[in-house]
Amino acid sequence: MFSVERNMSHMRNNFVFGILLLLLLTTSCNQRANTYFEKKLTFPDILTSDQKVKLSAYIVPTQRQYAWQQLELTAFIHFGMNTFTGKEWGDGNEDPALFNPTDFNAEQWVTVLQQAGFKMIILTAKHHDGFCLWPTQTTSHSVAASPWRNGQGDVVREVSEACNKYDMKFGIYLSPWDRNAESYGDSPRYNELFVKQLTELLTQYGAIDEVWFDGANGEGPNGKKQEYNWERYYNVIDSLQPGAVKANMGDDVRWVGNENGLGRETEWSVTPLYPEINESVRSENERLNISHTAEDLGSRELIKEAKTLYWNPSEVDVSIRPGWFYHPEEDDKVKSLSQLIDIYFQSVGMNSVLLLNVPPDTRGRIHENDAERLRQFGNYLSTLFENELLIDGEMEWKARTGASREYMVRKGETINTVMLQEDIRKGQRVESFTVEGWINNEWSSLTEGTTIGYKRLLHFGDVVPEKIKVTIHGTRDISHILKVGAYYAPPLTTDQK
Ligand code: FUL
Repeated sequence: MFSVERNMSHMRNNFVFGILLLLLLTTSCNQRANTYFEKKLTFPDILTSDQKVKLSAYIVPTQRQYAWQQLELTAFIHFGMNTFTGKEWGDGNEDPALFNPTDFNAEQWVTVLQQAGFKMIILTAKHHDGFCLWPTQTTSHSVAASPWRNGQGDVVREVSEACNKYDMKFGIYLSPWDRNAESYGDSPRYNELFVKQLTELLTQYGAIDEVWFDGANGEGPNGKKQEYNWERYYNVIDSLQPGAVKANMGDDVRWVGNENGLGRETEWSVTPLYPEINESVRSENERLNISHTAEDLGSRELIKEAKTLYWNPSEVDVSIRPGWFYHPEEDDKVKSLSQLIDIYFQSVGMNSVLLLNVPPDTRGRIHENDAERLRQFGNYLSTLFENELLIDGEMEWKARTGASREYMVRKGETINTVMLQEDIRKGQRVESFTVEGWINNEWSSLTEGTTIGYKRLLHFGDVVPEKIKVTIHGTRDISHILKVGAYYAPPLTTDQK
């Protein structure tokens, strides 16, 4: 694999690089079969708009980004000082004595989530209030100063060990905004502290699979101003945990832009959007008029204007309850099964990874209501997807614009859901597609969409077709269709809604 990121320094000469790209554009499909750009591609000035669009189809995920994408279901655990104060954002002055879970059980978190199909847990090792869930050397504001386990406890360790035991991936959320650290706002000093915290977490707890940097900051115009040294943080992660993806303010995984569990109908993993870690990124994002909340992050029009494109896929974070932290008054506000299923279709089903937050209570356990809802959610999804109703859905094919494939449906089966996947290791390419069903000796439209990417799921009314036909109407280059599936999603009973 040819990695532009790695080789760029040897190719400072724009002209030579341009010739190479032109060769790629003009050679036949077979010849260029192994030429991809991992994670990042900076265009030389000589390319036409159409050439840029075509090249965007050759940007692919790194191995760790691809492994992350395949997880599909990941869980956030917001647990910490706020669990005991009832707040969502602590001010950093909380007494560590308040942190005292009465029946802490990390294995319960892992088993509840695993049975529901979740593949990774990301723990808030430090939220904005600065209280550290591990006995850090960097501050006394940590579990070591709490009565829990007589000050000998370590939440990060217990969760990482439980994850190991059950083969669950483990990630950490470390809030850059810290309302307790005295050095916060004195940029070099705080950066030093932050790097130490990161280093502790990345060296003492085995494999870390995701590092989640929150961009939130509530300091306001007259508050403290901290210049984070993002590039240094990135280097620390890349050197200590090369298998970890860096999310949100990190540059491997992109925040979808809302906290409602809603992906985009048209979701491109290839985008010019990069986290605003310095002035040059800020001005480039501004020039292109893009931010995480923009509707269009990957259209042809945008690519034509862009100088650099990234593989920067979407992660949809949302809480199972109204708040991110546990509040007893929200025990009856756990999202319904039908809401969770909608969220699944709007995240995993829209080329994103779902990051569902499940906040443990003051015992240090996932509350019964959340556990029960997760059990229902897991059961529903496995029933839905274990029954493959196409005969040869795994057949891979290459689609030029206008190409279609037919798939036989198992005799007499009702379907109302289809799933499509591109082989994103060969780029994300499909721009529009339709799905038809052969019913009463004619093709009837079942559904249609724009992007596919890693996975696209679509619902439609119950039908009993003999076969279905997938047609690719628009693609940025020959697209690689990896799998098509058809399923029957059972209706929910009234009490499940
Ligand atoms: C936000 C934070 O301010 C919330 O408290 C929560 O951690 C959420 C996931 O990200 O930016």
